[in-house]
Parts: sequence; C-alpha cells; structure tokens
Amino acid sequence: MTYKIITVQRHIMDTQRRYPQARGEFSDLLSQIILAAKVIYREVSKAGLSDVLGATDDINVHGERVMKLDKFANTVMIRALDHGGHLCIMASEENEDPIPIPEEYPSGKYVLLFDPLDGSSNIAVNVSVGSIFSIHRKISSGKRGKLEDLLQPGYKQAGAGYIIYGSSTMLVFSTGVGVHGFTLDPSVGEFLLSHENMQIPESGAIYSCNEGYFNSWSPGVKEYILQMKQNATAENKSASLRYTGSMVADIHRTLLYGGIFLYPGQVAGPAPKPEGKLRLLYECAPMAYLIEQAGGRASDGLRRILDIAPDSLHQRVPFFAGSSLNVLEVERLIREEQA
Ligand code: AHM
Ligand code: MG
Repeated sequence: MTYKIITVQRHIMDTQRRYPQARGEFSDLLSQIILAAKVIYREVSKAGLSDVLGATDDINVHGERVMKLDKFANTVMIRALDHGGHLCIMASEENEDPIPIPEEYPSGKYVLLFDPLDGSSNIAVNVSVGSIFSIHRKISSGKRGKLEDLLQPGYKQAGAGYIIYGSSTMLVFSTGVGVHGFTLDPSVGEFLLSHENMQIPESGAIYSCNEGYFNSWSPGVKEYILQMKQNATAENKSASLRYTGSMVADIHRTLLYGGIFLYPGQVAGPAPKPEGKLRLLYECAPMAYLIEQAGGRASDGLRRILDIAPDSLHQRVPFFAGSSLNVLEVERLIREEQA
C-alpha cells in the first residue's frame, strides 16, 4: 500500500480529469469555499481567547440570538464568494432574502446556499461547530440568478459538503462521485485527503437526537427510540445515545460509525413544531446528499429529503438520516402510525 499526500485541490483536479468537458469552474468555486473555511477556522479556533465569545443583541430571521461568530462567518462566506464569477445568486441561514451577486461582478452558472456556522450556541462551551454548503446549477433565464435557482430539490445538487471545526478541522464533500474527507494541516494551511470514499455502515447502534423532546414526538418516532434501547441492532448490540446539538458533528459521527441522526417534528405539547427545526435547503438537503452518496438514507419520515420540492428559502423539515436500515425502520413505524 502506498500513502500519498493529496491536497483537496489536487483531488478535485484528478476527479475532473475524468470529465473532459469540465472547465475547472467548479474546482475554482470549491477553492473559494475552502478559503472562506480557513478564515472561519482561524477565528473559531481563537473563540475562547477574545471578546468574540458571547451573543450580540441581534436576532436573526428565525427569531434566534446571533452569536458574533455567526455574523463573521456569514460575512466571510459572502466576501470570499460574491466576486469569483462562478455564482449567480446565494442564500444563507443568516439572511432573510436571497443574496444577489453585486452588479459590478460577473455572474456565473452556479448557485450557493449555506449555513455559515451551524450549532453556534456550542461555541461558548467549546463543542464542535461547522459550516454547511449546497451547490446547484443555474436554471433560470437571464444573466442574474433568481429565487427559482435557489428553490431546487436536493437531488439536483451539483455538490455539497461541510467543514467541521472540531478537535481537527475537516472538509467533507461530494460532487456525486463518493464522499471524501480532508483534514486541515494547520501548519501548512492545506486540507489533505484523510478519508477517501467514506461509506456509512448499513446499520448502527448509535442514535442521535434531543431526547428531551420525547414527549412531543409522534407515536412512530417514540416507538423507534424505545426499540433502539431494547434491541439496537440485529446483532443485539446495545444502543448508545450521542448528541452534541451541533448537527455537523452529529452527522459526521453518523457517517463514520453509522446509526441514525434524527430531528423529528414536535407534534404534541404546548408549542408544537410539526416541521421540526432544521432547514431543508442549507442544512438537510446537503447532509442528505452526503449521506446518500456514502450509501445511507435520509428522509422526513415519509419522503426522501432529496425529492422534496422546496417552496420557501428557510423552510424547515423533519429530518431522519443515517444508516439505511435504521432510517427504513423509523420510516416504517411512522407509516404505520399514519395508517
Ligand atoms: P442553528 O442553525 O441555529 O445552529 O440550529 C441548528 C442546530 C443543529 O446543529 C442541531 O442539530 C440543532 O440545532 C440542535 O437543536 P436543539 O437544541 O433543539 O436540540
Ligand atoms: Mg444552522
């Protein structure tokens, strides 16, 4: 076995060589995302040291308090990407409206949706956070991008990925030919291939959810969790609960170890939220794309996440993602409850 040191740029170029029609635009776009990720990493890794720690007084479009680093990460993503000539429009969790490409810059054929810093309430306690991105092709007519370019179903993504700022910083992405992970070597400033062709196990004993919401879930979801505790896998391996409250970290572990990540709708209780919390376009769809590319399954309990045609930018959706057998089982119980 030979070990090669392969940078993310080199890996993208090698992949593109298989597609003679590729003009390098996509790899250029990924390079700009990577640059933004390195700048965000630099700030996140210093969070405990400076006054960036703590909340601002701003409330974002979802009525949540925005941490200073969220704003910073959002600004970095926009500034790194708005002038490159590859994008025609962007959307971010932090911006209520689509983000146009300024008139002075050329417009390109790709569309970018992102969550600049997911799980940011975890920054104060030094738990991993992450950035998530989803790339589509422009479908509208005219030079500049439009809302319809942003509202495309997930199966049409040209690529998707996340950066996890954890005990090490990793980029995990797919352009439709497998899922590959790259770990940042901070001393040289490069993401190096460390996890080639990631494959999620077919089933797993780890479940990842905010079990504090148990009483608000539907009977099928409750039944699934009770089943997990009783008989986690066919091999009778006992279950483990792992939940950080940072989806990027929880999905990353699920990709590597298998099992299921779930954020169901809350249907009972004083403040029901049947759509759950997570956003379809820049949280669930890119994660579903990666999970499927790694051989897993992702749904809202009834429908494949990647088939859902979005109707608004910040739409929320219940989310079940992970090992295919785990997700199939929770889907079966949800269908049963509805019968
Ligand atoms: P955010 O986009 O405001 O950071 O919220 C998304 C995060 C996810 O990373 C995580 O899975 C979830 O919120 C945790 O929510 P809860 O605290 O309700 O369990
Ligand atoms: Mg988020």
